[in-house]
Amino acid sequence: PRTIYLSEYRVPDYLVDHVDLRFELFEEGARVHSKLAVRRNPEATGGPVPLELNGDSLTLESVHLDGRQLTTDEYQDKGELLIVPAVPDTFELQVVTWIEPQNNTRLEGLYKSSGMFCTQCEAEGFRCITFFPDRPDVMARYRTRIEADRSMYPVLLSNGNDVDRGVLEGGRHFVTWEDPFPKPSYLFALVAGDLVEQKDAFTTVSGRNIDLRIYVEPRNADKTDHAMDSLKRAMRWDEEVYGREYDLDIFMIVAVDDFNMGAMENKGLNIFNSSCVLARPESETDAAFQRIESIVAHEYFHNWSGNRVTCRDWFQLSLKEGFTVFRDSQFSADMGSETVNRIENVAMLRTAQFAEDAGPMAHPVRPASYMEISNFYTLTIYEKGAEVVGMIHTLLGPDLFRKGSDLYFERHDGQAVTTDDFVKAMEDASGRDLGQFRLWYEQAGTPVLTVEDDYDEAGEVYRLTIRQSIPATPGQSNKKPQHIPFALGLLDGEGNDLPIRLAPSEADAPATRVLELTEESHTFEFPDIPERPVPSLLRHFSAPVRVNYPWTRDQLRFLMSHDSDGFNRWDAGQRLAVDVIRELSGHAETKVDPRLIDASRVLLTDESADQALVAKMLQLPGEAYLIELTDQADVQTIHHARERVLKSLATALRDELMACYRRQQTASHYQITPEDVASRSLRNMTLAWLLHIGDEEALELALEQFRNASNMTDQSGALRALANSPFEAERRQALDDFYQQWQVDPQVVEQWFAIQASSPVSGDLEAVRRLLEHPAFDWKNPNKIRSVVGAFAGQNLPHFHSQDGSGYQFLAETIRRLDDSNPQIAARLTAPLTRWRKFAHVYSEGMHKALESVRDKENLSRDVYEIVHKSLA
Ligand code: BAL
Ligand code: ZN
Repeated sequence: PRTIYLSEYRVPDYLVDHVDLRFELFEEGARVHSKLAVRRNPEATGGPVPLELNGDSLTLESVHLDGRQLTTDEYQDKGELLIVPAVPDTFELQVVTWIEPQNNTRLEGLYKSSGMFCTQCEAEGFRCITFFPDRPDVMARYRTRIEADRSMYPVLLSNGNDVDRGVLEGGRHFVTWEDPFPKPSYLFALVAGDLVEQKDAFTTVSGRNIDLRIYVEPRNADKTDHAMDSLKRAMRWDEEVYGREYDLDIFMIVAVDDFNMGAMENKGLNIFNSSCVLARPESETDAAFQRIESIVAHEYFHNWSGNRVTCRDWFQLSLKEGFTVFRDSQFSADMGSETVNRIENVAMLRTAQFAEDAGPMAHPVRPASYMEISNFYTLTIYEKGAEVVGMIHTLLGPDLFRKGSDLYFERHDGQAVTTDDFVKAMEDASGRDLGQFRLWYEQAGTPVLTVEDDYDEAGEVYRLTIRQSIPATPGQSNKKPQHIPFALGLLDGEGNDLPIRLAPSEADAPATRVLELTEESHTFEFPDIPERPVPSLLRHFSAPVRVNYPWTRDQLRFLMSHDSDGFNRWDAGQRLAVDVIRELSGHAETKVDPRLIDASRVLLTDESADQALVAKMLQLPGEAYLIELTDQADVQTIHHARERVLKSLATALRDELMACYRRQQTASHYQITPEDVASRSLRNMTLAWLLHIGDEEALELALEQFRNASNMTDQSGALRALANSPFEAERRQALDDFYQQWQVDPQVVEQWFAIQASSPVSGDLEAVRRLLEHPAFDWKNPNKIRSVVGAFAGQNLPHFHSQDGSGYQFLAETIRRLDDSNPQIAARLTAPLTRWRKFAHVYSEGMHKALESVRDKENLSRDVYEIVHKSLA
């Protein structure tokens, strides 16, 4: 496969102003008639060049230029390219292609899922539908006519407004859609199926009425309320916080079972993976409700950050994704608990994005090259990209940031632009120089900050020295220092914030001060500090960096109770727990530090504390995070050390856990308020801890909760606790009962698969292989694959990292099997193996072998090829 470089970017030679599509949908395939209004791009340099259109898996039937059919020697069909050597400056090109959606297992382009036709065109799926300059900087207006059997496909949808419909011969019908907004081909969408709709309406800030519709299969008709409510909240929030009003008269969402991604922001017609849109309290958990709210908002927000202003090329992917993740995080923070949202985002970033940044696939937020763009829908592009936008927000403050985003949308509406254009708008609106800040887009790797301090008692001066270094990443050594906003707090002996001055007697000194790091090393002096303070570093996680500072365990405990920054209270607890777990690793005789037990006791018993934060603070750092923090990680040792800490805590705090469990009462009707979510989370966590140590009384409580729960959070919480408990008969029974109860609901069956595949107790390799043989498992459905294979390799670390290498071989087998049918999913599953250098030899050897066995497969897809070869390099 060829590597594509950002430095090779050239403007398109031809532009397409209008696209007229006609789809004839049949059971054995689909005929696509496309009529393109093409003209030479005035910005393209040089003489006349051939017209080149991208294609993939298309059967070409005919080509007409300005109404005249071309003979086969007037064009070249090279499969991935249709070349027409001689074209005028302005012309109409008609192309007819035949495609087979029913045989499309890659789920890119037009395909069938549960009997409905649907599309996924980002990034390069449109070329699987028809020949087209399939790049985001070619923006056109689309008119789409869909023809299909009327009884099988009564609902026919595409982007924009429904402008015509009628009946055809042979029991067929058609609907025509017209999208007035120019868009890149990746935002094209089509759906045809037997769907029911939930209708609602939204009145925009300027008084326009928008028709809202969610289309689902009839069996899911009772699962759309939450998505609809979330959508309306997102529409209002984007008006209030960003001044963004919706533009079409109709906004549609469709739920699809077989989908590679979470959801897709096609103009006016968002297509969602069922698991990211459908929910009701009885069958979906709090986590699903929260995920749905944020993804519905995310896709909606793309209407401005992505659709109205789109990316010039795929190297700019974070332009829309980083910004939109930042926007959806702000939205979720406003809808729920800001601190808890921040904790969840950072926990994921530090566990998974930091690992990516330290591995062979490390790449900048704006990559310089790729082989397969689908491999770059990464945590770096999304989550680190969002952190980068968040740092601009911190540096500018909310008002100037809003000025910057207004300028960006106004200046670039209808254009395909770059991350640099985004930063420039922020600079122009604020007057700030973000020159050095741009390195965040160009340099890969997670900066490391090493912090030292000293206190001059006589002069009452506190000094802080911060050094930054950025580790080398593939293709990038010798990094330049980056511009890092570093939010600092200083606590006195009582736990109060001290005013942080940069000059003596500075008035209105803040309690949290954002220091700007631009050099390799800075020393800051803070006057008027009457006692040696405890530093609270990188409050609210003000930059995506690692911080090293030699906190004592007593200081960490102190910060856990007193820091005014909720995020840093949590972080202090995590650091303390990491320290304690590490101390136990490989040392069977070492006892768990009583300070961790005491700190957990305080959290469990303090009813006046923010229970949402308490629920987060009680969770021990995960194994994946502990591995991420360790060089040459020994997974089994880490697992056993963490287990010992968990069991010691549960044993020592048995009565407090039981009391905390019994205290949790939520409203009798299900609500997803931060309070109720925290309460259910505490209940399920305390139950899980108690079952983990084989507590008989807790077993009774778990069985009772399992049988009588009125919502899925409680029911699956009890099931998960049972599945990880030593009570073998009860856990088998509960797993069987749960399947019997829920087998008709594929989304719940996915939860059932994941609970088992991720459980170190219920999910050994043999059990996981049996799940693949289960009648409900389906190799064509990405959600099923993720819920079994993904959950096993990503969450069941003691079994996946079995020292005999069997877990790795299993994953390699799966990747090889999926590589032909769905390369995007195969490539995603490869991620855990790519980290082989991170592990001790006894693991890395087996991981390396597994990667080699994937590399040696014949006809390896470009997707998997890129990841495997970069990992082995
Ligand atoms: N654009 C792909 C799905 C998403 O990030 O919204
Ligand atoms: Zn997105």
